[in-house]
Amino acid sequence: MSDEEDIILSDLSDEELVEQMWDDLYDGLKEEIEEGVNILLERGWAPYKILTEALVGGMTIVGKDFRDGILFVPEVLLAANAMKGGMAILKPLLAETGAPRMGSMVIGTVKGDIHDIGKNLVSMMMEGAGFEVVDIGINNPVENYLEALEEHKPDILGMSALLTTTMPYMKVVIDTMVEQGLRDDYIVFVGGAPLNEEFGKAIGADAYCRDAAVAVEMAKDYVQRKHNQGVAT
Ligand code: B12
Repeated sequence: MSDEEDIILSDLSDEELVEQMWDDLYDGLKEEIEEGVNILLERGWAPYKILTEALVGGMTIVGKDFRDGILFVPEVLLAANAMKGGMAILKPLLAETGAPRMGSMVIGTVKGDIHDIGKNLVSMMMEGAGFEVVDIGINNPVENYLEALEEHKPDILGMSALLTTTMPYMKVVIDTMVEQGLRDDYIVFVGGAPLNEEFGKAIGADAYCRDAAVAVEMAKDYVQRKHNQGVAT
């Protein structure tokens, strides 16, 4: 342990630093993660590269050991907190691309589910790409989604679920939209680690997005099509 305490992050090569950040994320060391992010930025790394390689890469390792019963909820919470520290530094940088306004999105994690890192990442990337994002947080019952749609009239509704037990709730939201005759007014995107394209189709979403980068590409594509349709009719 004393060896680890002696590590000076700025002395490490890029590759060593990223590996050290995976360890630090695993250990829930928020300050070290923030320092690592700042060092990589100083070295000219693009914010998105830091996000995916250093932060998401580290969280993938945490996820594996959580699954295998090596890490438990308290440790994973600390890792998540460290990750959020790093994301907070990157957020304004990802958002300041000066991209033209592309459209808007309401996004939230479904009822029963409190995972929000992936959702936050999608929000950050969408904002960076020029979308206006209204984030309604975690644990959302259908009423919250409907209220937000009514209030903000976004182009896209995004739903996130990280649990196999909560992902079916996305269908509840979509079915309610259908019942109320609202479904066709919005583009519906779904995402989260346990989902796949088949599930997205089965519940009647427009698209399942594997990650935040795919979400941005899909969003641009769908919004453009929606606007073109608007012109045609
Ligand atoms: C961090 C974490 C937690 C943290 C969450 C902290 C937080 N603030 O989010 C804490 C410790 C609280 C937690 C709790 C639990 N967790 Co948890 N957690 C994770 C972990 C390790 C990482 C998730 C994460 O943040 N990934 C990083 C982000 C960047 O990836 P992502 O979420 O997949 O998001 C990306 C894409 O999916 C996509 N995306 C995501 N959402 C959306 C939405 C839209 C609209 C779009 C377009 C795209 C999109 O884009 C994102 C960015 O690229 C996963 C493991 C894993 N492999 O996912 C388990 C995991 C999801 N958890 C799991 C479990 C079981 C739980 C608990 C039930 C544990 C318990 N016994 O209490 C509780 C449930 C609490 C609840 N009610 O929600 C299981 C789920 C198993 C299953 N099949 O259902 C997993 C898979 C771990 C495992 N293998 O066992 N967890």
